Amino acid sequence: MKAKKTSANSGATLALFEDPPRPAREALGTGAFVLPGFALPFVDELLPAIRSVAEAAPFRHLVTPGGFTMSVALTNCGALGWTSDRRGYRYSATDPDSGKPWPTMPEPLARLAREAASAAGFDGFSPDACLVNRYAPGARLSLHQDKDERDYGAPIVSVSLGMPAVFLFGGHVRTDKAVRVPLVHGDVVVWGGEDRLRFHGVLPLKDEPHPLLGAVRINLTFRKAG
Ligand code: MD3
Ligand code: FE
Repeated sequence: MKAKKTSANSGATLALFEDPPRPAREALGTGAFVLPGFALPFVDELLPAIRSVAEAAPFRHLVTPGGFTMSVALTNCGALGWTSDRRGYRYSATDPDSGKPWPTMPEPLARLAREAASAAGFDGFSPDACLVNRYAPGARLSLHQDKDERDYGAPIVSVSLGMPAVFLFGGHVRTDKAVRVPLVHGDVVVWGGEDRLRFHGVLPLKDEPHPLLGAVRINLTFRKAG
């Protein structure tokens, strides 16, 4: 009796220091959903898979058509990869640095993308491109739209790993006020329907090293590009 009471009390005391529980699915718009922690059960398979992609197609800092070097480093896997240079943005079947096809999309990545899309109400998602963004402290992504894909009917699935970030979820015009969405290791966001073409970006990353990845944030975005 006494022991039981003590353990119930200590549980209640500890609960004061815990983060409030997060819902399984949080709507940002009619077609945009945060799935907190959805990728956590996949992490052990994702990290070695990402490492092998980066070995075959190393991270690089692309130059924009305007001549700016991006602070975010990028590589790709899948049939198509996104690239940029002074001539423009485009998807290509080969890595311009090596002339070789992009690494195949590892099965655990493809499975995570399909299951997350399905959990957000987009069944049958079959991405042909996975952009892998790598952020160091201070790296940012200014407001933009993802418009280089052929079919805006398919959603985009985004997976956050490592250091936390503040995501900016804007409107359909660049000057629309953007909502700030904190994203942590394991969070997945799915964007489709009328939210697919919203402006979005990432605030400069703080230096808050992650226990598993160190001072790095990795973001995977899965797309149907071709
Ligand atoms: C909202 N990456 O690679 S993913 C990108 O965290 C990109 O690295 C960010 O934006 C990152 O293009 C954010 C989230 C994302 C992707 C596509 C969207 C958000 C979106 C399309 C419409 C609205
Ligand atoms: Fe984007």
